[in-house]
Amino acid sequence: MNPVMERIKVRDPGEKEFHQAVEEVLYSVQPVLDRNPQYRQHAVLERITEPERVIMFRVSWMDDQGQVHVNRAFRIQMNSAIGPYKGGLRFHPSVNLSILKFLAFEQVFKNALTTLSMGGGKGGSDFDPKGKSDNEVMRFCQSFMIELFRHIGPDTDVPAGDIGVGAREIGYLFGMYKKLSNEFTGVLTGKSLGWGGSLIRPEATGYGSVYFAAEMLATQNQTLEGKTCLVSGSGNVAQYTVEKIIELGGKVVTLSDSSGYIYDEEGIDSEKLAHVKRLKNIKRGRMSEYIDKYSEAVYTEADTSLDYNPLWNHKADCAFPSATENEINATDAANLMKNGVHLVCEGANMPSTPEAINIFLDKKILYAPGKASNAGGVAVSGLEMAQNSMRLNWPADEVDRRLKMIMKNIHQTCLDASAEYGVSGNYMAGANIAGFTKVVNAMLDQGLL
Ligand code: NDP
Ligand code: 2IT
Repeated sequence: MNPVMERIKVRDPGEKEFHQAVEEVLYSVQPVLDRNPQYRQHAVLERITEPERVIMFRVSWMDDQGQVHVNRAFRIQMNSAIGPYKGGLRFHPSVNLSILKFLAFEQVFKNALTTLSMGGGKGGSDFDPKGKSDNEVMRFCQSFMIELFRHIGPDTDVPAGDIGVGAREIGYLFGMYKKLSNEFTGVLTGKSLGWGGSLIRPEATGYGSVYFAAEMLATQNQTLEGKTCLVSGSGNVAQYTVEKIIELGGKVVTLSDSSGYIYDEEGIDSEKLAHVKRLKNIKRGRMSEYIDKYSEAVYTEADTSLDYNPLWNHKADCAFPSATENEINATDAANLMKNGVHLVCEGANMPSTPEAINIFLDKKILYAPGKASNAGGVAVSGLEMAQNSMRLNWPADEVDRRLKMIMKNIHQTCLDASAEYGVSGNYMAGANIAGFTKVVNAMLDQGLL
C-alpha cells in the first residue's frame, strides 16, 4: 500500500468513505508522481489529503412542540489552492466526518476540472429534513448559520446545496447570513432567481451529466436517441437528468428514493416527470405514490437483506446513478453488464464501489466518474458567483451554452490526460490526473503552506 494511504488509515481508522475516495485518486496519479519527482519532495500527497481546516459545531434547535434537539454539523475546508472553498451542504442522518471529507476531497478535483477559480469544500449535518415542517427546517438552518457564518464569505468559502439542501434551505441559510453579516453578497449558490440565483443552476447537475454522456457516446458515433436509461434517485440531480434524456430522445424507465424504486416500462415522459417534480419538490412525498397515478409502473420496496439493488437489473443501454454513494456494488455492476448497459454516467458522488468500477474498466464500457460528469452543478454555481460579482444576470440560453461548453471541455480534458499517461479512454484516470495536476501545480507555485 502507498505509505501515504497507510498513514491516513492509521490516523483516521474509521473514515472508510474518505479512504475509498483517496485510494482511487492516489492509485490514478502514481504515474504523474513518477514523472514529476518534485511532487514527492514537496509532499503533495500528504498535503492534498489533509483538510486545510475542519470546523465541527453543535446545532441546537426547537421543534414545533417546543422540544429542543441537538445535531452535529461540519464544514470541511479542504483545499484553497485555486480559489475560495466551494462545495455543497448535505443534511442527512448518515452525515459524518468521513462522508464529508470524501465529498470535500472529490470536490477539489471536480472544481479544478471546471476551469473556474474554485477550491474545494463540503459541509452539512446529520439533521434529517424529512418529515419536518417548514418552520422546523427554518429554525434548524438559522441555528446552523449562526455558527457557520463566521467561517464563510464570498471570497472565503461559498456553500451550496447537496442531498437534503435545496432552494428552501438555501433561502433560510442566506437570510440568516445576511442578517448576521449585514451584507448582501453571493456567499451561497443555488439561490432563488428573484434574489441573486442563476438561471439553469437547478438544472445544471442533471443536464451536465447528460451532456457528458452525449459526449462519450459521440466518440463512438452514437447518440442518446432511442436509448433505454436507468436513473436512480428522484431529487434534484435525477429529475433534470431525466428531463434532458427525454429531450435528447432517450427513454428513462426507473427512478428511486431511499424507500424503493419504480420501473415504468413505457418510459417516464414529460408529463410523468412533471408529476414526479410536484410529488417530490412540493408535496415532499415518496416515489411509492407514483403508481397511484401511473398503474402501468411497478414499485419495488427497498430490501436491505439483498446484496444487490434490483433497480440495476433491468434491460437497458445506459445507467445514470444519481442518488448517493456506493449505490452500485460489484453484483449490481455485473447485472448492468449482463443487461446490456454500455454507458455508466455518475450524477451522484462516488456511487460506484471500487469493485464495480473495476468491472466497468475491465469491460471497457463508457464509464464517467462523478467528479467529471456531475461537475455541471458546481460549474454553474461558479457562473452564479461570476454573475453576483458583476451584479448582472445572464439569460438561460447563455448559462446553458457555457454549461455545455464546460462539460465538453471536461470530457476532452479527461480523454487527453488519459492518453498522455497511456490509459486512453479511462475517464476515471483522466479526471484524477487532470484535476490533481492543476491543484498541485498551484500549491507549488504558492509555496509551502
Ligand atoms: P436530493 O436531496 O435532491 O435527492 C437525493 C435523492 O437520493 C433522493 O431521491 C433520496 O431519497 C435519494 N437518497 C439519498 N440518500 C440515499 C440513501 N442513503 N439511499 C438511497 N437513496 C438515497 O439530492 P441531489 O439530487 O442534490 O443529490 C444526489 C446526488 O448527487 C448526491 O450524491 C449528491 O452529492 C450528488 N450531487 C449533487 C449536486 C447538486 O448540484 N445538487 C452536484 C453534484 C453531485 P430520499 O428522498 O428517500 O432521501
Ligand atoms: O457535489 C457537488 O458538486 C454539489 N453538491 C454542488 C456544489 C456547489 O457548490 O454547487
